Amino acid sequence: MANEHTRIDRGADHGLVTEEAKPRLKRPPLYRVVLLNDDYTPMEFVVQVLEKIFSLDRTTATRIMLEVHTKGKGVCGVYTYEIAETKVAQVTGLAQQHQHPLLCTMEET
Ligand code: TYC
Repeated sequence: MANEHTRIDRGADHGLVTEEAKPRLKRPPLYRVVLLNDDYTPMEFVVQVLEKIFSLDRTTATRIMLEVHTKGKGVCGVYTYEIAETKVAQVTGLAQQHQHPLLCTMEET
């Protein structure tokens, strides 16, 4: 029985050699969410989508919309896989609800 004259070895390693595990942290792959131009989706709708889904202010949303309009495509944001996938689904869903042909895709950075 342990009393004030005895010690209890709570850290006994039973002769095993142990090593600290290395902190193996990897950054997750990132994906650009890309909006594609078309001839029919109204500019105002695209701006509203950019504001709502990508939390952009009106100035930034308008800049990105015009970049897509003039260059054919533009980056809305960069996210991890599941977030990017969700954004693409949200944009696609909104476009379909309003019967606009707006296309949104993702590409690995
Ligand atoms: N080109 C469209 C128009 O002239 C506007 C537009 C911008 C459409 C960006 C899609 O991703 C887009 N109404």
